[in-house]
Amino acid sequence: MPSAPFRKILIANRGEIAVRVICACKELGIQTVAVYSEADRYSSHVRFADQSICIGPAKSARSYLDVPSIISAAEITNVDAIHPGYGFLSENASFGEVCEASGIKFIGPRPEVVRMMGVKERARAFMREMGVPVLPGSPGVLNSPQEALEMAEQIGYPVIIKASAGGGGRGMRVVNQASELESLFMQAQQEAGSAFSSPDVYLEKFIGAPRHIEFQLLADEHGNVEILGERECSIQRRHQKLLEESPSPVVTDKQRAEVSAGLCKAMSAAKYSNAGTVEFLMDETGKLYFIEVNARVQVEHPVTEFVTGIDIVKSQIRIAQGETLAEVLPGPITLRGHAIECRINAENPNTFVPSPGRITGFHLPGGIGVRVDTWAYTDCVIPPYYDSLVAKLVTYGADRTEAIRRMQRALSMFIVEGIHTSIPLHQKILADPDFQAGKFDTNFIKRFMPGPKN
Ligand code: MV4
Repeated sequence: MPSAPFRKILIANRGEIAVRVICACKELGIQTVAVYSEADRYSSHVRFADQSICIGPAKSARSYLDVPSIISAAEITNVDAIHPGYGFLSENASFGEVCEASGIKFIGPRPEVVRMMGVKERARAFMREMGVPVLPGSPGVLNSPQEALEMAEQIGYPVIIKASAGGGGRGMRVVNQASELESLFMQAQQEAGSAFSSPDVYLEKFIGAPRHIEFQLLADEHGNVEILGERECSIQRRHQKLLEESPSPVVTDKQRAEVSAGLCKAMSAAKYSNAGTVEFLMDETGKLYFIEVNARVQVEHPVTEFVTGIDIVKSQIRIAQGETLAEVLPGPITLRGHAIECRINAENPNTFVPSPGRITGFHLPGGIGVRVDTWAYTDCVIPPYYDSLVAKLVTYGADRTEAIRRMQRALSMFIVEGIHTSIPLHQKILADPDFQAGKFDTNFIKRFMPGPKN
């Protein structure tokens, strides 16, 4: 049953994504409540929201991850819904349940769906049953090193052991030969247990030089699903993406259509709703294999917004109000042109060491086909407590070549003084002939790293 439109939304996040959600609310005529930690008192999301509430000290565990503080803020301000952004509580199924129990709409998939997608080997088994290609691997959780050994012999080395509750690369071990398996299995279990409070692990064929390609989807609460093309996210370092683009330079129209059809069917059967991303690895032969689902809006959503013309965050809010995709979307999804995003981080571009501190000079590029999502401003202070994302610079062009040239000129007009940023690194990536030719995989960034190449 469609609920009434929201009057007021609380944004349970900080930084550029909090500002991004406020933009969507303003355009929809919805009031906003910002929450902030003591370190973010002067952050622009606080300034742009209609109301704001301090929810605790700088440390995330006592502010942006503190469910009672956030729910109290939501009750005091009488909001209809909470937008979780990405990270923090965005994929915490229990938080979704608490929102529901408090009569507040959680803007995201239903808690049981978030929970299922968070158990990686279950999501994998589900996709396989639905006919979406997955890598050869264990049918479920591995109960012993012996079981892992049998599986690995069957699949052939190398294999990778992954934490069932994992993410961000933690709890993963690559196994090249049988002699290493038992000890790496125990290590993976150990790490999974301490990092995710579940020691469950599973096993897959290991792809050594994959491309990371993810499909964006929107699903309403009435069983309708639309796929908004894919993003190429292979340019990353230690599981932190640096540059993303849409479409992928290597996904063909036929392949996109096939994967999209499979995902529509699978995500509808899963009763998935709201925005989501389905991650794939592409092997050296160009085949795509499902790896996991991200049940949230992602950092890199703007590249998809540029090539589809669809506002993903407004769509999330309208879907959560009960609207159908037919109402939310302007018509059939079409992909046009090419978009690139560079993540501008406060970090040393050579060593990747974080570089928090005061921004003493700040000038944003603009002009045709340029978008900047940021929370920063002249004289703001980048706190050391959170991730180092300062801004997302996104360019759009008629084709990939134009998007690249536009990014190069926009980077040359982006001035950040007082801290180090990743701008010089992006300039090196964009000038690389292999990058320009679209020839790269997840190992690409190693060529720009000092010291041991890992
Ligand atoms: C893999 C893989 C190779 N083979 N799975 C890393 C994070 C997690 N989301 C999945 N990851 C990987 N899974 C198989 N079977 C290589 C990675 C991987 C990776 C994946 C995407 C982007 C960057 C990466 C960097 C290192 C390893």
